[in-house]
Amino acid sequence: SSSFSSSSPFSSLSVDTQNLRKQIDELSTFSDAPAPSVTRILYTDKDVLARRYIKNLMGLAGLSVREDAVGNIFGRWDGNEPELSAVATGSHIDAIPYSGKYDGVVGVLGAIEAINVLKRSGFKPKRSLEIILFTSEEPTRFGISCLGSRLLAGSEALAEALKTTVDAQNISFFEAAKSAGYAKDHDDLSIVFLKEGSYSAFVELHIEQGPILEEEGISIGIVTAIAAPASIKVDFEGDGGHAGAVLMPSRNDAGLAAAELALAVEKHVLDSGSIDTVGTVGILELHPGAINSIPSKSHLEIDTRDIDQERRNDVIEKIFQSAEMIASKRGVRLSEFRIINQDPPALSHKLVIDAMQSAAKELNLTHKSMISRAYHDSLFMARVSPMGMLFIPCYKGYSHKPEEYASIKDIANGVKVLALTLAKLSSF
Ligand code: HGY
Ligand code: MN
Ligand code: MN
Ligand code: MN
Repeated sequence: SSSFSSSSPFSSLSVDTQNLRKQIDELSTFSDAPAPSVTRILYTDKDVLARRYIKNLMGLAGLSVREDAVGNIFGRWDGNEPELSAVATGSHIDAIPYSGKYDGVVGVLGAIEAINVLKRSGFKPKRSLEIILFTSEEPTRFGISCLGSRLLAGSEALAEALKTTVDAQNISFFEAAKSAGYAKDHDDLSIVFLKEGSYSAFVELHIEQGPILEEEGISIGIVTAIAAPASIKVDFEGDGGHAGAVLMPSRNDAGLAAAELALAVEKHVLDSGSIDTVGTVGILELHPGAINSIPSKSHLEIDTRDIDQERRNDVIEKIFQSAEMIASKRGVRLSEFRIINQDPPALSHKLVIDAMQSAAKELNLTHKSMISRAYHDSLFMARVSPMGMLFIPCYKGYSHKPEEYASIKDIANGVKVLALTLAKLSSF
C-alpha cells in the first residue's frame, strides 16, 4: 500500500502552471462564440473537438480512457489495489452561450494536472484514481442540467425522458449523441448507471462563481453543501392579432402574461424570508416576434434555487398559482407549466471534508467552509459516493459571462489541494 504521512513527498508538490495556462487557453478556442466568450454546447463539433483534446491529455498523463454511452469520459490511474473502489474527481467542459473559460474547465484540466503532480512526486495510489469528464452539466441543449451525472447516479426518469427529448432544432437526444459518436447501439441508457460502490469518494475542484473567497482573501473554499436547484418551463397562448387594429380591451396578450409572471417570480422569491432564495427568468420568447403583432404565444424558463428545499418548493407552488391567476385574469391559456427538475440539496461527506481541510492546512493555504449556490455534477455524485467540493476564488465572483477569470496562482493552489486530497482518500 502507498505510504502517506505528514513528512510525505508532498512538500514538493509542483504544478506545471505554464502548461496549465496554455491548456486553458487552447481549450477555450473550441468555441462557437468569438473570444473572450466561450460557447460549447453538448455534442456540437466544438464539443467533440474539446472532448478529443481532453482525452489526449488524459492519455499523456498515462491514464486509461473509456467513454460511456452518453459521453461521460473516464481517465483511470490503477492503484496498487485496483479491486478496491476508486477515488474519483472531475467536472465538465460544456459552456453556456457567451460564457467564460474557467467554469468546469478548472476541475477537468486541474484534475489531470493533479494526477501529473502526484506522479511527479513519486506517489503511488492504493485505490485507483479516476477523472470523470461529465457530459453536459449545463442545461442548454436539452433543458436538463447535469445530464451525465444524473444518469451515472441512476436516474430512471431521465433515461426514460431522453427517449423522447428533442432540442430547439427538433433534433432528438439520440440523433445528437450518435452524431458525436455516442449512443451507438443502445437506446436503454440504464447501462450508464454506476454500479453500487463504484467510488469510495468523489471530489470536484471548481471556481466559486461567487465573490466571497476573493473578498476575504481566502485561497480555498471547502464546500459543505450544494443548494437545491429547480427549473420550470411555462407557455401562455392568446389570440394574438394586429397591433394597430385590435383595441386594448379585446386583447389577451400572451407576452404581457409572461412579463407579469416574470415579475411574480421575483416577488415570490423576495418574499420567501431568506436571502438564500433566488429566482431567474433567463429565457423569455415571444411568438411571432414581430413588433406589430400581439404575441399569441410566450415561452418562459424559470430557474429557482435555495439551500432549503421546502422554502424553494413553496416558491414553486406560488409561481404556479400566479401563472394560473394571470392566465384567467388576462384570458390567455396556460398551455404548459412543466417542472423540469426539482432536486434536493446535497451535503458533503465528513470523510471528504476532513481530507480537504487537512490538505489545505498542510499546504498552509487559508480556507473556509461554505455552501455552493451554483449546482454541479457533485450534486448527483453525492447520491452514489461520499462527495466533497473545493472552490478557488474567481474575479469578482463573475461566472457565466466572458469576464469570468481565475488566476493561475489560485488554480495551482486548488490543484495542489486536490492532489493531496486525492492522495489521502486513495491511501486507506
Ligand atoms: O447553473 C449552475 O449553477 C451551474 O453553473 N451550471
Ligand atoms: Mn455553469
Ligand atoms: Mn460548472
Ligand atoms: Mn414550451
